[in-house]
Amino acid sequence: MKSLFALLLLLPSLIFAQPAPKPFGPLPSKGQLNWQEIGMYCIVHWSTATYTDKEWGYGDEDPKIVNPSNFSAMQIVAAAKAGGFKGIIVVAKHHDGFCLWPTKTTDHNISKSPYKNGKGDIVREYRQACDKLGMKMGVYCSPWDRNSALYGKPEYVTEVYRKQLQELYTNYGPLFITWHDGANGGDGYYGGAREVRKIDRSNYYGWDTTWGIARKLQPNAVIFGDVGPDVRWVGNEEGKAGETCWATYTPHAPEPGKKPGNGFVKDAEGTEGQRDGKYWMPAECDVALRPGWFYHKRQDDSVKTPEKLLDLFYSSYGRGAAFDLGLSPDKTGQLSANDVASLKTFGNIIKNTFAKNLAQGATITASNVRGKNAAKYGSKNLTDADRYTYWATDDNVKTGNIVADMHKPVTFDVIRLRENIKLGQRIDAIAVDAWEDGKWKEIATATSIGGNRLIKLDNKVTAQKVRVRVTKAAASIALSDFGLYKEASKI
Ligand code: FUL
Repeated sequence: MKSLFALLLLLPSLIFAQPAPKPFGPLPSKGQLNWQEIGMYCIVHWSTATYTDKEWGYGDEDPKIVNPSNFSAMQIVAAAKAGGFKGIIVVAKHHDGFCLWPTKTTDHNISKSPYKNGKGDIVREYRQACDKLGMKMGVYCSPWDRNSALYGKPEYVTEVYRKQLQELYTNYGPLFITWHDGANGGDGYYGGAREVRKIDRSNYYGWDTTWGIARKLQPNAVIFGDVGPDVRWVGNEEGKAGETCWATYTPHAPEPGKKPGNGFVKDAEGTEGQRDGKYWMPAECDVALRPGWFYHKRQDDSVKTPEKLLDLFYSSYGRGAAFDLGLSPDKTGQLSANDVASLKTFGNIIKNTFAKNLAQGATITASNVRGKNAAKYGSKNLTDADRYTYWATDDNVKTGNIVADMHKPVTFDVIRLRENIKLGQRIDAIAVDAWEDGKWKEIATATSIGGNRLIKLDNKVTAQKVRVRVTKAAASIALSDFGLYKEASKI
């Protein structure tokens, strides 16, 4: 009898149990979710250009010049890790065509340099360092090859470039990203021809087939390029995503009627993406720690400061994009002292800033909870540090608010919001208020929340109660994360 009564009580909730909200718009793949969680990584340029003091090797360099006295993948990867970065992308071949691994596709590679008497394999050393230090690894193999005599002919793509990718994907995984550059075609050595070679950027590389190699051999890696297909270029090398930055994007060719390709897109559109973009293709911001991508002694005093890195962190990672910081080991094969110091201080600042969510333990009330099911969709999910548990509203409820009462005044200047992006990017705009002198005072607004949104306030705010208002959304709310932090000072 008792159990019948209990069942009767449960009945309405069983009948009316709210299923999870329907996903909205394009959705991230498993690789894209993983990439979003990684969020910050470094790209390491070191090749013949390090020794010729150039940014782009011409392709005629003698491999013998690559002769580091003290190459240490451990030193480089450890410095990236101390900076708070979660992985590195190894530039395994830059435009000079010099391969840092002993490839079968060309003699223009590390085995022809004196390094380890021709037995060296720089990519392998990075792999081992990443494994030891718990860092993720990706590769960059430049499509443009200024050394190859075949560059510009179909055989370059089928016999050289794709085979190089195959070697890298087969022997150096697991990879979280494979990076495809947009600089494509121009003058070069090309096996002695020393001429200008232009390619059809939309079609030459047969991108669908080329990407297919990654899909097969590294199914969890995202593919980066101007046209994605998984992660897009943000359109500048200054570390700046748009203040509004959508994860959704449709690449367009600069000439009407043509097919977009890497190096052949309307770059500027990558900065914000588009609300109605056809694909889930979030942005990556690549920006170098020094003025150049390669090491130049004259730039030793122009290493970006920890404060500058912090700005870049907010304008890239903080806008839902990835922060991809360029590192440039010197001729010895290590990062120089200034670079290491800047990374470390920056890393300490972000580690200490995000060590404590000041909203943890707050009582959070919500204007609406999906199906009144607080256990599943309640606001407690906002502070559990899980990106995929979330506060959700009923289907027709696209605006609403949460009020967090911290039980005592807290002082903060960083606000973090995240959506459960497994359900798409749903929120267009929010506003944040602090309870001050007996009334709500708006302290911030933001657009395009997505997988990660950090709002850095100009001044610190002290308040016991904070309110987040979702002011515009394209679908019911599915917010997974709310955090308040105080930016740590430089130690
Ligand atoms: C650019 C290249 O041309 C630069 O040399 C560098 O590799 C940068 C990360 O991408 O497009």
